[in-house]
Amino acid sequence: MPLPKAELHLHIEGTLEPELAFALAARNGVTLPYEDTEELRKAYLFDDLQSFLNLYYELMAVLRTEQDFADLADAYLERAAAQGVRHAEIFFDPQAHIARGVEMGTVVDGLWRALEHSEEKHGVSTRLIMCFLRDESAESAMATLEAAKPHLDRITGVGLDSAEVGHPPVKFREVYEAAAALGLRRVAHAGEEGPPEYITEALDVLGVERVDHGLRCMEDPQLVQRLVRERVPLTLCPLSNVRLRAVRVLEDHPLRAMLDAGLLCTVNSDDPAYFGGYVADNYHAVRDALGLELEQMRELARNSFLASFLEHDEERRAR
Ligand code: ES4
Ligand code: ZN
Repeated sequence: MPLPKAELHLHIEGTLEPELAFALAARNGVTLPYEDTEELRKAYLFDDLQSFLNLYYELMAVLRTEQDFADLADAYLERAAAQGVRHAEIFFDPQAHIARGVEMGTVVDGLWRALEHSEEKHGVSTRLIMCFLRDESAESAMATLEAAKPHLDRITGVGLDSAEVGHPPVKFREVYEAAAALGLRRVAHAGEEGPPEYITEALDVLGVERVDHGLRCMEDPQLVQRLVRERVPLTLCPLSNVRLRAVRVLEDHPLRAMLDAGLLCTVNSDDPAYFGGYVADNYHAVRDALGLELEQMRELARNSFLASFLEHDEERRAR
């Protein structure tokens, strides 16, 4: 039995497996620039975040209808349940779809078709977190927040993702202020490829409650102290860090040092279809590479519920 856990850093578009990509391409009459799943899999060798994002955005072309988003989410939830996931806080990238002519309502209603049955069907409770693409303008992010207003009963929070370097959190100050005023929870990717200063800015300027990745905090001991003191959760994604070359090999991953420093670390899968594993695969990979004890594995699983947006009574039930 895998450890019961929550997954807090998961891009639903990053769960698009090659087989589903080709099935949806056929269903929608979309032509992919790859012969078959085997040739596509060969493209899954990345130099950095941007080289991954290029493929990630390219493959989204197959996602067109509500049913496509429902099928994508249902396939993820089934796999997640098999990996011990009891609760999933799921990112989606509306701008990447709106830019292709797929409306916000299609995306949210489609995802919801799967999410609304997830507890009974898979035993997985869910939340949706809408991400802004940080390499797009703040105006575009604000328009996206506006387009989300009819759907806010189904959206728990906002996040910030895509190409990090050169797009500091401060660019989205007003958008996050508006999101907070709407009662939305706030998270942001920071310190994945970007410097530790972006983590500080995400906390101080955007008011985030959780930092996605946060890996590069380890370059700044003062920042580590602060994250420990304020109990700021970090959503680490070890296999992602290796595939996108944030760390050279898993044996070099700072997770053990981060736990030893007292940081509130969680382990997540990020874009599991692309990075070679779902969340339990990430747990097992770091256990094997870093020699983590069962007590540390339990700490990671416990942290995942503590860091979630579940209310206290829900959290107890999910564990
Ligand atoms: C992402 Cl690994 C990662 N980093 C930033 N943005 C993303 N979007 C999807 N996966
Ligand atoms: Zn991510």
